[in-house]
Amino acid sequence: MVIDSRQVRQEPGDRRPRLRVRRAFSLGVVGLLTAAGVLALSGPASAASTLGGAAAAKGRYFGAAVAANHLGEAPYATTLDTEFNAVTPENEMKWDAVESSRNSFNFGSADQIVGHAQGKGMKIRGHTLVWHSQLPGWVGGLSATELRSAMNNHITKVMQHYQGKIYAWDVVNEAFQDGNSGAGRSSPFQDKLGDGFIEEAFRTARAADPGAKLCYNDYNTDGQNAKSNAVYAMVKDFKARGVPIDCVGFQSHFNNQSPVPGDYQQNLQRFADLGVDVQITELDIEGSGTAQADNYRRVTQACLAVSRCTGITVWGVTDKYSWRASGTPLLFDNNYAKKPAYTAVLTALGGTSGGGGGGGGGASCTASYSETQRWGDRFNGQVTVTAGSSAISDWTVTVTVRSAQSVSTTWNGTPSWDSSGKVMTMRPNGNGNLGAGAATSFGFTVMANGDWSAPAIGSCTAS
Ligand code: 9MR
Repeated sequence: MVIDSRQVRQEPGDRRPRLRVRRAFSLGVVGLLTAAGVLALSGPASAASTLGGAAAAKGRYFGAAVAANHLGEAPYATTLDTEFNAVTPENEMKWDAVESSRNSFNFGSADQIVGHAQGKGMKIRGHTLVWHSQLPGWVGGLSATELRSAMNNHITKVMQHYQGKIYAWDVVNEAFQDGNSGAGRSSPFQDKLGDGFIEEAFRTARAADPGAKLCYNDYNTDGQNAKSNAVYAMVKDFKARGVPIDCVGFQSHFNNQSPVPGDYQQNLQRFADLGVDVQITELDIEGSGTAQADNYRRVTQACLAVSRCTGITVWGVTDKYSWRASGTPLLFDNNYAKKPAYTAVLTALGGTSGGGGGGGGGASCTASYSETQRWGDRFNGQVTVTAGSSAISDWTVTVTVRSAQSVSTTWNGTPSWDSSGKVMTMRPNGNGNLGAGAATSFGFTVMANGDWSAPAIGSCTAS
């Protein structure tokens, strides 16, 4: 059994799922299964055996850049869902992806990632609104006046589409030159609107979604140097003048030519001291074995040592799909096996690797919820049941609806009910056999009766 607090939607004070578990114990059901040796029980401790769980225990998130077109690959989705509790769309929210022609928006692929992440209770980093790269040609052809209006329209439309769903946006990305100039990088925005485009973008962003954290994100700013000094001066100025900015992202793409700087932690700290959060946003470190693991450990420890470092995102799930795959810079190899760097990060986060990897884990599963449709009086819910690292032949998930609500229909499962009629225990209906990491789902219709809250999904039990 895996209890993952991310996946159990429970109101503070709503103790129903826990009561149900106690009831099951008193009925001896769990005891019997355990005696038969078919149930792997791992309580909250199991959370600390994943990157996301261990980071959460330290008040942080651990995310990965994700590509929508890989979500259908079972080990990709399983690794993502098991290990990470945050995502960043790697390319799907960029200007060329969402607004390739002026004021005509296409959110298809980005929505896929957002929907997936929301179903799993993951945080979402929005990447990125204003960037010189992956910019459709029409933007470069605009006059200054038109460009300003197109930039503000882009920020507003994209942020409003995702309003309430994004934890932090990279509002402006990579706006400074490399090297010693400390000046803005040439781009349509810089060249036509001048330095002020950054401030304008942040002000527009705050108005578009006041609930999202607004970040400036860049590379080669990971240690103290002319470029990071220029960003530092900008953030200091913004804070002094009340220009909205909440966070600074440090991409942290490292290799032999660009190693983890000796003052990495101090650099994060000096930005945090300006009154912004700091985040490691695109971490990858080329290499292998112990050397790579040591670097990953240092980066993780640096984030943990800075109280305003709110999370780490690695730039991909697996080496196989890394933007620089030949440098094998990530935590899972081409076959999704955990690398020494994985263990180094997990250990640095205070987690322990038990059970993972291969074989020994016993039957387990996770359950995650998403609302799939809504009408004037009712909504459909879907629970996805995913087997852990071993195949399973049976599973059980509880769904607890609110007191005003009732379940009118179910499909793809065999339900049974407690006496209150509010706690449904769902078992398979021909879909109990799942290979390691494989998933199935069941669904149900909830009559809302005025309460549109999501049901509480209890832990998933497998045998
Ligand atoms: O990983 C991204 C790759 O798939 C794209 O082809 C590339 C296009 O510019 O962008 C990569 O992501 C970049 C990120 O958006 C901004 N920082 C640098 C990243 C690596 O190039």
